[in-house]
Amino acid sequence: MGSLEAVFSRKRLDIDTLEELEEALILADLGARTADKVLREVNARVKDKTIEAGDGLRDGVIDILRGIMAGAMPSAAETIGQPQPWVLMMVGVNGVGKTTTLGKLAHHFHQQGGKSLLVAADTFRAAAIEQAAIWGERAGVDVIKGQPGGDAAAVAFDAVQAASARHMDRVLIDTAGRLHTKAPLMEELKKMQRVLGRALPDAPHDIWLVLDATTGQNGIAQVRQFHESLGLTGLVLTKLDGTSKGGIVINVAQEFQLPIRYIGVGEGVDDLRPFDVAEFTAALFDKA
Ligand SMILES: Nc1nc2c(ncn2[C@@H]2O[C@H](COP(=O)(O)OP(=O)(O)OP(=O)(O)O)[C@@H](O)[C@H]2O)c(=O)[nH]1
Ligand SMILES: [Mg+2]
Repeated sequence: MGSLEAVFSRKRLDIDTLEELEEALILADLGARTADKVLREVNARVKDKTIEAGDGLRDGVIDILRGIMAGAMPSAAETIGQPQPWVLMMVGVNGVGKTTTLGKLAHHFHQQGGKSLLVAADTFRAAAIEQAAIWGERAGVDVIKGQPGGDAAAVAFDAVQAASARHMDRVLIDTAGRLHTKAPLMEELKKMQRVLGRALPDAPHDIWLVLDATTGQNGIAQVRQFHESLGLTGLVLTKLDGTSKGGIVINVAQEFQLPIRYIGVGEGVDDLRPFDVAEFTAALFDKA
């Protein structure tokens, strides 16, 4: 974001400054297409004299990006947790924060009331099952565990049936993470998706992809792959407490029209926030 600060400190909005702005936006992971859109709008506003150099330019860019994000994202929130039981599959490549985010979500839902079930369907690693169980305990929700090496789809199926029988409200399914380029993972997730529909019509109701904010442009490839295979319904952006401001999701939102549901801002149980376009775009251009 340093190069953006340099642009915002220019006294004049000449061609050089605008070119620097475009480059800086691309460097901030917003993508060439978004940068181009912003530039065209900034140009129009410069002509109208409705934008000025310095903080005027910063506020103008924030305003333009808000418009772009709002247009790209179907309105969120109301359907989260509906119907009963609501079944969520959390997917993503390894290490992005799927299990942690589910643990935080379980806690969040537990505080809201109603009964949630955390499903440790990452049978790929024994440690992953334990990790999910620990989060379940921390959140105060029930956990259904798979067997290491077992059939992840079968675990998810049983869990949804049990949740239906026990009139539970939410089923939160943790899945294994591997490289998105590895076919077996996609096949395994597609199978889980199919099998869930047999346990409960319309399940899974949501499939959210977890993206690590520090990923950069590779995030686009991850979204494309998972979206093509599974038909995602939302995104979660994690690790926003680190150095990255997550400019990548502006690019992603434009390209795929997917809503960002939550953001992760730390490793603790309370470090989950609903996504807020206004807050996010302002933070993106915060003075360092
Ligand atoms: N700082 C920070 N760390 C996070 C956040 N979310 C997750 N982490 C950390 O990222 C690491 C990986 O998190 P996991 O939840 O295990 O990731 P995963 O996607 O389940 O990983 P696999 O199951 O191996 O695919 C852990 O050390 C988490 O504590 C976040 O929002 N901020
Ligand atoms: Mg995990």
